[in-house]
Amino acid sequence: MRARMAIAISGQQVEFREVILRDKPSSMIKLSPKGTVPVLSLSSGQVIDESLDVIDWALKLNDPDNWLRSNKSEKSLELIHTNDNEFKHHLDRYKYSKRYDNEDPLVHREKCLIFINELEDQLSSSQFLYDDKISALDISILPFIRQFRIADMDWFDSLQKPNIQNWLMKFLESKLFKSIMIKYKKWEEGDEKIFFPN
Ligand SMILES: N[C@@H](CCC(=O)N[C@@H](CS)C(=O)NCC(=O)O)C(=O)O
Repeated sequence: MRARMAIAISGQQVEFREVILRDKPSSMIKLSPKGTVPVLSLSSGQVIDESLDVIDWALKLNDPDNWLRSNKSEKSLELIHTNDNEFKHHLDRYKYSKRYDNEDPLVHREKCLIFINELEDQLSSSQFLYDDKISALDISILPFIRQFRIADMDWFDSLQKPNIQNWLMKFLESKLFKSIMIKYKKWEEGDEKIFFPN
């Protein structure tokens, strides 16, 4: 989702292949043996297989709202790092405890709150995480907070965390978010090309 947002705002268009994670096409694994999505294959032969790098690639080509301004600050890079490491680690174990030896999801939910509280604090002085407008920092983190909420919406909505709740809701209701939440059918070899955005 975060890579899609950067591609959309930058005005790039890519040929799009929807992958089912339990049935990854061999052509994808050939490009990127680690087997995670997204994978962006450029006509130059370069393969970009980390979503943060796809964001960077797209915004360095065209960044109409200067989203990359946030990433010049150490604090932003630190938040993205915590999101992609500690927070994602606990989020996965909260959401999918069965896949992780039945670890106690509530222990991991509690650990997630450390980052949630940090964001709540950060959002007490500005509308978005870096300043009063959306930036690369927000789009890098928002999809994960959305997942955290989806794991138990009633519980999340009952928290006394107005800053993060408002920030997330604004995003969920935004044109940007709605425009990238397109469902595609699984790509099969020989399919007609489809494009994102289309
Ligand atoms: N750090 C990577 C993480 C990507 C990642 O873990 N993607 C998940 C889907 S959201 C995935 O591909 N998982 C592989 C699997 O479940 O087999 C990135 O942001 O690109």
